[in-house]
Amino acid sequence: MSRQRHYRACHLCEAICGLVIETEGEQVISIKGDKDDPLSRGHICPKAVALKDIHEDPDRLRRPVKRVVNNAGQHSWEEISWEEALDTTARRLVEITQRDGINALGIYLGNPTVHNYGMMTHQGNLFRHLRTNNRFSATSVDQLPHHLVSLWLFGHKSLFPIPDIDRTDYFLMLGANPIASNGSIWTVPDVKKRIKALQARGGKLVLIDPRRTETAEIASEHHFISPGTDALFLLAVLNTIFSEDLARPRQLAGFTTGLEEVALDIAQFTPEFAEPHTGISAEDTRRIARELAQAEAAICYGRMGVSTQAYGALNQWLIQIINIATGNLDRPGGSMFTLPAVDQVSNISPGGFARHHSRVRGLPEFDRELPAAAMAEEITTPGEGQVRALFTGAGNPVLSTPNGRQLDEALGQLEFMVSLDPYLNETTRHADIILPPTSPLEHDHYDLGFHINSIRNTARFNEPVFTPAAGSLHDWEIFGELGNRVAVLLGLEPQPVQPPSRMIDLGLQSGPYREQNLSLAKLREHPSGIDLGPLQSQLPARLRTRDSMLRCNTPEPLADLERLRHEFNQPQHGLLKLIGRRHVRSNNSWMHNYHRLVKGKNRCSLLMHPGDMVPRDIQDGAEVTISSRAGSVQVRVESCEDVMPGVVSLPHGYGHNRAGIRMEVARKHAGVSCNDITDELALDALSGNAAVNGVLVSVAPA
Ligand SMILES: Nc1nc2c(c(=O)[nH]1)N[C@H]1C(S)=C(S)[C@@H](COP(=O)(O)OP(=O)(O)OC[C@H]3O[C@@H](n4cnc5c(=O)[nH]c(N)nc54)[C@H](O)[C@@H]3O)O[C@H]1N2
Ligand SMILES: Nc1nc2c(c(=O)[nH]1)N[C@H]1C(S)=C(S)[C@@H](COP(=O)(O)OP(=O)(O)OC[C@H]3O[C@@H](n4cnc5c(=O)[nH]c(N)nc54)[C@H](O)[C@@H]3O)O[C@H]1N2
Ligand code: SF4
Ligand SMILES: [Mo]
Repeated sequence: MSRQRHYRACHLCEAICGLVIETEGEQVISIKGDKDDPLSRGHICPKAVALKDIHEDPDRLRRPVKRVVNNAGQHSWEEISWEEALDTTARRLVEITQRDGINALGIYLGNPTVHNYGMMTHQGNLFRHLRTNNRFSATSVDQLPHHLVSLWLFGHKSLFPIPDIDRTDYFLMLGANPIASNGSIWTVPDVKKRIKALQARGGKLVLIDPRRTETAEIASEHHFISPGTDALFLLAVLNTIFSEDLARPRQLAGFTTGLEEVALDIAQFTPEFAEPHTGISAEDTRRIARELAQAEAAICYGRMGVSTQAYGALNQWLIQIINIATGNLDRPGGSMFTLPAVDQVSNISPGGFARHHSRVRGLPEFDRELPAAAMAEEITTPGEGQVRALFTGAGNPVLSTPNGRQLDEALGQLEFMVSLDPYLNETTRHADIILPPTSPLEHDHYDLGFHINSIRNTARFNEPVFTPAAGSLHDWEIFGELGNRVAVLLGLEPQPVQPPSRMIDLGLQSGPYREQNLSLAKLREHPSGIDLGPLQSQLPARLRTRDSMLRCNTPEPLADLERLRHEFNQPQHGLLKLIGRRHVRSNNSWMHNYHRLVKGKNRCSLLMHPGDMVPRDIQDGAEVTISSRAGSVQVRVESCEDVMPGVVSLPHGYGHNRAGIRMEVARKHAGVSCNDITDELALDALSGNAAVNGVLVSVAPA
């Protein structure tokens, strides 16, 4: 058999590294970084080898399965044909929604949806026939505040300002750990080299994080912050910028309004007000504000740690107001907008907010989705609009959403559940039918979701590495097949289903680079990708706001200041604050079934400062019970001076010890689920995003 070389993007995280994969027949022989990739330049991380492991995993489902229950009430799984699986699914979805109304259907789509362009392009084939209000996704345990702020300030949910790290002089980063995560809402492969280069040219990375993380290790400066208090710090920075007359919107001035009103509204939030709550001295805050404002080009950026907490939307809004007030938005070396080859900003709706609310708790929708934290109650609370049938795709909400234990139990009460997923896991074990798609290496690939967040404009298309196994279907084909079956049952005409690559070709040929004749054919000639250059200043043209103006006095976050004022004028509790943690060899809940990634020390441990252990009589390495309003788990504690006193850290995505899952390696490295103690009632009240960081907990010897 001859060896073949394939060019392929890694789809596991947002860094979208280019790979060279060597195969021999059906075997992957090697996976290496592609040095010719204009964005990733040869970089990879230890997870890249998982592409082989996923493909070869004996636990990965190859055929649809249905749950069968015997006379004794025990259930097992039986392989069925695609015909039966698709027909039954379509029939059950239509029966239940025709009987109980369309909102009896719930939909949850998880994170890998965005890493699999066929799922993005083709979900509408099914869901356009099933327009339920009960749509949920991983967005509301993640980046919802970013979308909302982009909608408010820039007029489109996908217009994200991207840190232009390669040209900046000063980088203020909050609640992100790119050395472990490889960057988020910031496609930045090889981030470590880029940080080192920033420092080598005399620049500075200042990191604000309650844990001295892998990123803190290489940052120029790291400051601990008490979880959930970032809004006070950001307000203090902005306050200093205004009160010391450092605001200078520079190139933005001609189309920016409302900064004066912001300055007035935040006048009370001084560095001295913030200090006792954040733990960052007023003096440091003032110095940071001055350094940032006086740098020729600077970035303020915050990610998970400031999004998935009680003030997520306010934080993200303050971050952008800082970028605008200092003239660093849309400036080389500041935070810039991309111009991707297939431009989602032109192709998809801008999004909307609070046009309807969840039935039980009245939480606001965003972009036609409700907060995932409301899913369990929508299933268990009787009444019109109760969710009776659920579709999950590429998601594991039992391990990923707050109070996952409650959701776990709620899923058992559904009348029908179908999961589009390659694994029988903590969530899909509740399904009646599981529809497994082809393996990632069996379908083509285009980063529809991540070229838009990238530090450079590039475009790349990959052919499948392997021919799909006989009798398998891609995710997009499953959506197409289900959509047409549902259409027929509803008396509509079935529609021909075009492959997603065709849609990309049309997008390329009508996109911003059409004059350079960009097309799928052209990308096929350049399998390592095409470089479309560094980010360019594009404002005000790129804005999608009314009159193309940047209006800074956004009413919603300004009104939210009252909540902050109220909370921090109350006496503070004596509880510990729980935060999460990511590791470069893991990825959310589904990277624990590959021996090469999980071997070695158990990573699902609780980090705790020794100063918090002594008064609780807790020894290093002991089993402890962590308890919150929502629940409790037992886990091993590790004494650690790298977490701030008063803070404990537990990674999410573990808890694989539940009955009936078929992930043999993960079961042996089960750990506990952090989301058994996060609280579905702890939200960013403004956006509805889950506050999985800063959860109030107590810890005691088990
Ligand atoms: N290896 C690996 N890579 C991943 C993932 C993974 O699971 N593993 N997941 C991917 C996904 S889905 C995402 S969204 C991204 C996330 O990407 P990042 O946001 O860069 O990654 P996190 O590790 O979640 O970083 C959040 C940081 O916030 C800190 N933090 C917690 N609470 C607070 C707070 O209140 N204030 C401040 N200032 N900081 C706080 C935490 O200590 C942590 O260091 O990573 C992606 N990449
Ligand atoms: N406490 C706490 N909770 C968190 C976080 C945290 O930091 N702390 N992080 C949050 C974040 S940022 C995120 S993004 C969410 C993630 O939440 P989810 O998206 O719900 O969970 P994942 O673990 O990403 O699960 C991915 C699922 O998709 C399946 N899958 C993988 N590839 C494919 C594919 O190509 N097609 C299909 N059909 N299925 C596929 C996997 O088998 C798995 O079941 O978790 C959130 N939850
Ligand atoms: S950083 Fe690692 S997981 Fe992320 S895309 Fe690159 S190789 Fe894949
Ligand atoms: Mo995420």
